[in-house]
Amino acid sequence: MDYIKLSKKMSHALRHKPWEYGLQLDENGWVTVEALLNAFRKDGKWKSLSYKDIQHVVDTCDKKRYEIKDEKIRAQYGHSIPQKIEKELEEPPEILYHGTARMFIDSIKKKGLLPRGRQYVHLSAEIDTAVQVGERRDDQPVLLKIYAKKAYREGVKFYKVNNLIWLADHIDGSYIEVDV
Ligand code: HQG
Repeated sequence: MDYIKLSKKMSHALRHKPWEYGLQLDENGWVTVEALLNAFRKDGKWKSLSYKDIQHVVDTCDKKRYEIKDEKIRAQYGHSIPQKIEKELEEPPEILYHGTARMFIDSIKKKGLLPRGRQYVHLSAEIDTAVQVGERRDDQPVLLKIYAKKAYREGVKFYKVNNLIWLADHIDGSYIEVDV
């Protein structure tokens, strides 16, 4: 079983294009594992896919991309579908981080952090994670320090995904320090 391929397919279905699989996510992004399995099995390549295979991807993903609860599954973050996935509001830690490419810095300074193709801005609780996120786009990524608690106190909403990842709607440039 190619678990990396399966994980990518799960991301595609649970974050980006559920309708291509005949799936409808609920307001928090859940579908039954059964529905996901049935949808994937329609493609001959995946006809012997099992619940255990899906569970394996969920359990071994170091980024905790997915979550299974009461026989339902969802992506924990990264959604781009038009229907906004509701996340739980929480008070963030003092500082969060965001890793990005050098070419975006001027625009981020002007406009702040925007969700771009996704529903939310993604922030990391740890420096290492943020750097890794930035390295997807630049071999010398820029680390941004976000004064999250200050922003929260001033009315900016934050949503906790898990210990590593936080979400926000928009982070104004005044809460961002560029670490150069
Ligand atoms: C940038 C992956 C110009 C932003 C990752 C980022 C993460 C701006 C890009 C998760 C901007 C959006 C999310 C502005 C933001 N002007 N550029 N005003 N505001 N940007 O992929 O945070 O592997 O949508 O800095 O590892 O990079 O898929 O967001 O570079 O955890 O599970 O616009 O997705 O996880 O890119 O990544 P993305 P991201 P997975």
